[in-house]
Amino acid sequence: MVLFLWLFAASVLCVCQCQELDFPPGFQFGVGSSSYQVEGGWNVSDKAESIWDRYILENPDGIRNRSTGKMACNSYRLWQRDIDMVAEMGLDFYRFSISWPRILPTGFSNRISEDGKNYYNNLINGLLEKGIQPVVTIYHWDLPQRLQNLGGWTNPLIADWFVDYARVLFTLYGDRVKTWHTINEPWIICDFGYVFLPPAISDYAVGRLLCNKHVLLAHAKAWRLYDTEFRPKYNGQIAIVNQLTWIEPAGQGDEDIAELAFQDTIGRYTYPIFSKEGGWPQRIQKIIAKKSKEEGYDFSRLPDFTQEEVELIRGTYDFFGMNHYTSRIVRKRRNDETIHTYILQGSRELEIVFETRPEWKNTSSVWFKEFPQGFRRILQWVKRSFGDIKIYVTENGYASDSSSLEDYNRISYLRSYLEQMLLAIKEDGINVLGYTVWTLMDNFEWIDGYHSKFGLYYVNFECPNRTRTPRLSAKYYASVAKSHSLNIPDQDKYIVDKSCCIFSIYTFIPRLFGNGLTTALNEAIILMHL
Ligand code: PNW
Repeated sequence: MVLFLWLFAASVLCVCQCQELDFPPGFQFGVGSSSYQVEGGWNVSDKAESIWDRYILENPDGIRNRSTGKMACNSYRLWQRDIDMVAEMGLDFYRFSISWPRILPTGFSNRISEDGKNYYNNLINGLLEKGIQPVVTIYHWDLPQRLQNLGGWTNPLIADWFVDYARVLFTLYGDRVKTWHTINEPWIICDFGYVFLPPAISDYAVGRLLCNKHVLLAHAKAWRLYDTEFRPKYNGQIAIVNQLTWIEPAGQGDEDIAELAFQDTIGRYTYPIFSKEGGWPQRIQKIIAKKSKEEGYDFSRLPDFTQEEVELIRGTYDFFGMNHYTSRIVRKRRNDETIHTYILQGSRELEIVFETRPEWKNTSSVWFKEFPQGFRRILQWVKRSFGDIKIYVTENGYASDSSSLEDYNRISYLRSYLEQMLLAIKEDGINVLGYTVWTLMDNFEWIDGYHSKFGLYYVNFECPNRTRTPRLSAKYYASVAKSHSLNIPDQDKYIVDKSCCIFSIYTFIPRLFGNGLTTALNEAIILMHL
């Protein structure tokens, strides 16, 4: 009798726990990549040079092991295999980007490349034939070098050049592509492109902030073009994609600078679009205006928006696209302390320093430590800042320096981050509609070359045909997508360290039934797991 009751209670708990781990109906799973990181074919046919092609040519030592993206994963030739991989995992969508200099060899819309056009047509049609939605990023960092020579993102005319390019894409592919991302991570494009990433123009003070204004205008004009001319025909959705890092106070008294740090890293690229009033985050605007004056400028280094521009940019979104990887703690700069300009080390403008906590696990990327709770907290920040908005997680994934196919660390990262996202959805009522693993396969990880591997699929870069092999994480993710749940069959296959099960059960069950009643049963179930 006692045994029967125990079994009954355990199965009730299990049903509840299993449902708690289910994703909402309609939730979508996908995987991502970007043109320069996977395509190769850097000079085939009439493709023109991008700022990454040029940087690699002129600064071979700027990239780890002097690697290049000339061949990368050779997706320019192997796109059919890429489609098969997404299909093997049974995913809903594939996020990839289009190379501007491949489609428009002059940089302008006066000439469309036949080969470039066909390449993306084949990719899009191939995906649709397998029931996979193409999600297309219009710009993921590979600017035509010719436009760079004309000032790139610091030239205000780029907003119109970008719109012309976007019009070409909407016209060519809008009948089949229903989700568009205008620009990937403008923060990286400007705040690092005007420091050390291509075009690697050293102009932190002014160039970086001109770029900031113009990426917003380019995005907004492209959104408005889609909204007025293409949405009525094609009924798709379009938004910008930002990189969001969770930042928390290092200690008591640092709360205010934590919010300021958000306004500087994320706010300059989101407030003008997503806030009710539009325009720059006001505190940042004041700080930069004051500093500019002290530095002897006749203008604020953060360029003003006209009222017309504020209105042009405000509200240009159909959802909030967010990439999330890591977290930081923030404190004020100590006297005589230098703030390093490498990614996520601090803000020279605000004189604040970012650090990580020692208990956060390392990955193979210097900027990237693991802190899953930061994911839920940054999702809460988005809701607090911009209200109940539709969110797509457009990138999240794990960097490793190992080629191993048994990538338990990646699985553990994905599971714990997905769990935090699920808590945000179920407990905090945050409207996350889709999730994208970065990345489909190991690829050219920018200045880190091929050292950091983010792939669900391993790519053999020694081999001319760039053989792709699924890692265990690909099978894990396929199983999550298929089960539409974190409660998947054969869980044990994916876990080396079983202590994570305790974490999982302890987070869900006590919240369901209260601690008292379930403690004994929890422990029994944990023992069964072990
Ligand atoms: C993104 N950070 O970059 C890019 O969109 C991808 O192309 C890239 O491969 C991927 O993330 C992994 O690096 C990031 O400092 C660069 O938090 C820096 C950060 C996050 C994302």
